[in-house]
Amino acid sequence: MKIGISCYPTFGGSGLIASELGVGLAERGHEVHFITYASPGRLNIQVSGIFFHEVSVPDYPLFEYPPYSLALASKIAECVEKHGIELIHAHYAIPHTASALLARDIVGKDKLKVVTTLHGTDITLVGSDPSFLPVTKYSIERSDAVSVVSMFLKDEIDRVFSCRNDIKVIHNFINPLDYQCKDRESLHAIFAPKDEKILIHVSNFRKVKRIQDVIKIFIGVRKLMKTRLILIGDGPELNAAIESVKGENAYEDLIVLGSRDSVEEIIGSADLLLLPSETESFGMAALEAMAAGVPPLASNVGGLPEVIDDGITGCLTTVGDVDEMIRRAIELLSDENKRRQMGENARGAAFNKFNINTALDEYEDLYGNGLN
Ligand code: GMT
Repeated sequence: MKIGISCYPTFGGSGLIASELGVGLAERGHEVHFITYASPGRLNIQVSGIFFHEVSVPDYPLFEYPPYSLALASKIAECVEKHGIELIHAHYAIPHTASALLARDIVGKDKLKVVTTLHGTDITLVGSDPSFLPVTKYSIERSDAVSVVSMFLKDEIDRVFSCRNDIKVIHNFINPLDYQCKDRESLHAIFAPKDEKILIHVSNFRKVKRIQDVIKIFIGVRKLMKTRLILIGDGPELNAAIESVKGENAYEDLIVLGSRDSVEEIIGSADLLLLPSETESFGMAALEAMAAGVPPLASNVGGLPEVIDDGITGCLTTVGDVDEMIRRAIELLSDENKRRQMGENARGAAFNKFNINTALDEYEDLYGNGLN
């Protein structure tokens, strides 16, 4: 098929999934066209069958808010005409699905199918905000097929939008080939030269991630054992997090790495991943850690229980219960055999339950048989 993919090309999980999906589809012989304002950070453009079309929004004094959604719709319509794209897969409803639907109106309904994957805050926060709710509901109902990344998100859509269409759950996935993590020991020694334990947090540093809980856990654990904290990613809460660590005189044990194209090896060098989020429709960082053999310690919210089996492949704790999180972290970090076993279980679950090949089959089925 000739497939268009529209997504946020940032370092978030939805952009990552869209990129990996596109590459996987291209490897299966499809022609995949990414249509976004920048090439996704983790997109491997060396794969044959991958194309990238940049959406640019002209600057004009009248535009206080440059209309990206309209520029995207125009670009999709143009790509359909020029390259014969048959289907556009929109990741994150706002604005990608709305733009795709407009493009479908432009080129004709018989020429383009619109498939939407909902990722999380496009439903739980942004999409259900009154300023976007009608457009989100319309986007879901008018798509030719809709998928969500967890059962939790499907239930949320039923609760908030009561949409009439069929919604398929296709869990997020990893490619086992990306998680060989051969450098674990040497990287661990670089990040922890005094044989400290390594905690890691990977996110876009927004309020929903509860970064201050990450810091509190780090400080709490560090009181009892030599510990360092690695932060990967960037976002509005990062500076405050760094300041808090300085305030606790723990700055020497903080490693801030910013946004990175590839995180697999670095995550694999850690002992424990922290994800104490307020909500998480799936929790891609937890899955990435699991694939790297690192147990995640996460909140028991949203889709996280679908990813983590508490006590087997990681730890689930009540949101905001930092004392409990510190207790669970110390318990695991003090017992290397148990930690390693949990990491192995996590890796097995990631490779088997969340394998890219299963997800590719499910998406191909959605494109072929799942259309309304
Ligand atoms: O919705 C967001 O916060 C952004 C989005 C993203 O682009 O990373 O994250 C959501 O989608 C990810 C990929 O499906 C999920 O792993 C995240 O759990 C989800 N974030 C939230 O639900 C907060």
